[in-house]
Amino acid sequence: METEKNVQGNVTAPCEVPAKGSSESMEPTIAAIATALSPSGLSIIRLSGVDAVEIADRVFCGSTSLSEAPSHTIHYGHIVDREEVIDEVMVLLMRGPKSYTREDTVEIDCHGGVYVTRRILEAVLHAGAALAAPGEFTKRAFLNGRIDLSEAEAVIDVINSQNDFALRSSLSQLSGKLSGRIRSIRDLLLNDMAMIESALDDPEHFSLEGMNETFLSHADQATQELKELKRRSGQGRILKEGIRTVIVGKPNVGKSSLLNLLSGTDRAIVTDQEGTTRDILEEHIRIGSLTLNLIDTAGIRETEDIVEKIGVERAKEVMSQADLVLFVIDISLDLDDNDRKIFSMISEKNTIIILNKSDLEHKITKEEILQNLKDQTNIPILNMSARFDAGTDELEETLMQLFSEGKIDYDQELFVTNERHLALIDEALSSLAMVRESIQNELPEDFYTIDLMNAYSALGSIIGEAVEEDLVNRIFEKFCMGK
Ligand SMILES: Nc1nc2c(ncn2[C@@H]2O[C@H](COP(=O)(O)OP(=O)(O)OP(=O)(O)O)[C@@H](O)[C@H]2O)c(=O)[nH]1
Ligand SMILES: [Mg+2]
Repeated sequence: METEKNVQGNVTAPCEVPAKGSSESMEPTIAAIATALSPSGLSIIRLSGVDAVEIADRVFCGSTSLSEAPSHTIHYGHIVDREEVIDEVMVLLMRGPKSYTREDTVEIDCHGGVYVTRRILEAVLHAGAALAAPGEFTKRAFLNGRIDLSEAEAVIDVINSQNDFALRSSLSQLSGKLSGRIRSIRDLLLNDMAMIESALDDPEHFSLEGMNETFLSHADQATQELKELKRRSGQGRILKEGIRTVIVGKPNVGKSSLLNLLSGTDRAIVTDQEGTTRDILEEHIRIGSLTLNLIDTAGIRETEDIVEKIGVERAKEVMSQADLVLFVIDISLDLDDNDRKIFSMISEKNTIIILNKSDLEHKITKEEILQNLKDQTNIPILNMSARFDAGTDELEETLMQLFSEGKIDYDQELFVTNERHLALIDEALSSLAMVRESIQNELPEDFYTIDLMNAYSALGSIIGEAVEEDLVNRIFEKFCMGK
């Protein structure tokens, strides 16, 4: 804004304020702060609705009136509320339908102080705007047909993206990739449903003779495509949320020390007492290009201590949901029953064994570990010292080997990571399985059109066709204010 200081706005003379509520519209014009409420360079207050320009004009004093200005222009001036100048601003004017919501939209760029931002919001509310509900701007974009539901949900994901992958995958969904895929599957089913319905209505002119093969192959094609979307979703979740990594081991082996080392913090309490960690502790860390959602747990052992016992149970539970288990063993002690118990809980597909405290005298050999692993011989075994920072490079290499196979082409691939979408894909899949079964059992067409319809409408719910209003509301409530 500093560069614009030579432009003079009409500050001293209070602006003429037109009367409120001149519009007949049912939907109120909404306003909200669109940026985070913390001190920053700039903040944005956004307005959308039929009266957006008029309301902005009531608080904006510049050399031109916004109502007379052409769309997609930027204007320098001041925000004045009840004759008091609040801030020097730039105002962006976008008339519908060429705007995010397809409605007339005004964005006020002001200085990024929390107080000043709030004051400007207050001014526009006072001038006639209603405070927007979370997600209401995007909801309007959806209701006005600018984006479909899966694209709207991608907006939430873009905002919440924690890493590059998550961002790119959300952007790909936002660009309509998922919708395109779902639409083409629906088209396939719709054609078949239409044929069946026509034949049932008018059997004289439409015959389904020999069509069963086609219907079956379409159901199979749809099933295959949906299964492929599902198959990739697990990988997508890992890339989006991070690898759910649980550190387990008996007490005092150095689990919390490992968490602290890898996260570069002193988050976890480390003592030489057994049973120090009682509860689950979580840190997000980056290793190379991977994000790990690292979880420290209570040492697993037989215990009578009630608090510790709960901690141990929780450790077992998170272990069962983990993408990766880091099983820590103290190399300076002989293996005991507590270690052995954990050996029986791990699996080959997602475990790395860490022989910690390798700076001390070694009491355990890799051979001994292998004996306990029985046939799970592919589990990597690494020496580390969490206390003296040794072995992290090797751990990083191992992780990269385990998780970077199948390099992902973000632009080509589509990852369904939204739980709602996955549940609907499952629903469609089970309806399609019933279609297949009916056709194979040579049941009449009217018997399975209902299942085809179910699959069709489950897929429709992903992109927001034929969804009930409460479902739409529930989705948009997840948004933040101003979006
Ligand atoms: N010499 C040596 N000591 C270590 C190493 N890692 C951890 N320790 C020590 O081992 C003790 C236990 O460490 P913690 O990280 O608290 O162990 P823990 O597994 O989280 O223990 P619980 O929370 O009780 O289950 C502390 O005194 C640490 O300083 C290591 O690599 N070498
Ligand atoms: Mg601990």
